[in-house]
Amino acid sequence: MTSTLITVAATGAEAEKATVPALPVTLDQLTSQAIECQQAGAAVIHVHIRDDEAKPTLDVSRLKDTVAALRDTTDLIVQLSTGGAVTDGFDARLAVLDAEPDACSLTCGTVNFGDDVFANPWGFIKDLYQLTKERGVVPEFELFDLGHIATLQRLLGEFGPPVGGHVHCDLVMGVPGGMRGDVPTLAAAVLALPDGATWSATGIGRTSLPVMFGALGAGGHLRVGMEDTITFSRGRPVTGNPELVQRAADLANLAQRPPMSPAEARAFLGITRP
Ligand code: KMH
Ligand code: ZN
Repeated sequence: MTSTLITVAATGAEAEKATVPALPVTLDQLTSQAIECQQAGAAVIHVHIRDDEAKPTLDVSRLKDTVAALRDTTDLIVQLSTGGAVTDGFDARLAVLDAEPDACSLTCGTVNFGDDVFANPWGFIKDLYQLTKERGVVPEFELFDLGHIATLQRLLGEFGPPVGGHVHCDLVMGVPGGMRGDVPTLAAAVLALPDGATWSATGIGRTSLPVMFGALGAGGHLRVGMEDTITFSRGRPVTGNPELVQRAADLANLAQRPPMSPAEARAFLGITRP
């Protein structure tokens, strides 16, 4: 049985610091939680950053500082979000790669996102994919809905394999407007993935645990973090990302699929940037 890749999505663009005090929004808060997440078993950090008012930003110089700080303080694979917030424009989302991360997210289609729309038209998807190849950044294909898998198949068919040669997907389940976060939907999505692809899964909010148990049982990998889950158990707010990583690592160990180290994860994902 393979080991388990654990990704921590530490901050996201949606939760508000005022209502979620444990959310890491400054560089110090992010790096100190990242260090503990690595100790608990994370190998990848999926990063959204905030400005001085704790609002989401795609400011490139701030992103560069964040990449450098995470590299200085941890061995984690730094995966920058190119999804940003629903209000971010396509040019700003492409410019995220100017910060030279190890990896980036690449969402394979538009999805209703609560009352908003997370826009990912084909033209943007293919521009971003080609840019990942030019810049040597390994993409992780974010799939919020089953139809996104058809677009992933089209992308690979028209433009070939990604940097590193390996296709790794992340099923983001339980977003209001996206695919459900349950085991039947997980099984349907996994069956539709391209041959040879590996996958992680995350369930938003209360779908976190069913998706995590389903993913471990089906040979998948795990994403957890305060981007996706701010309640640890009924009525008990998350105290920080490390406890979410620790719970995922404990379950992975119980499943006899221990967490991958960052070095193992680099080899697994085809990331050659040291
Ligand atoms: N914040 C969401 C609108 C990604 O990071 O690539 C999009 C998102 C996806 O979080
Ligand atoms: Zn994200």
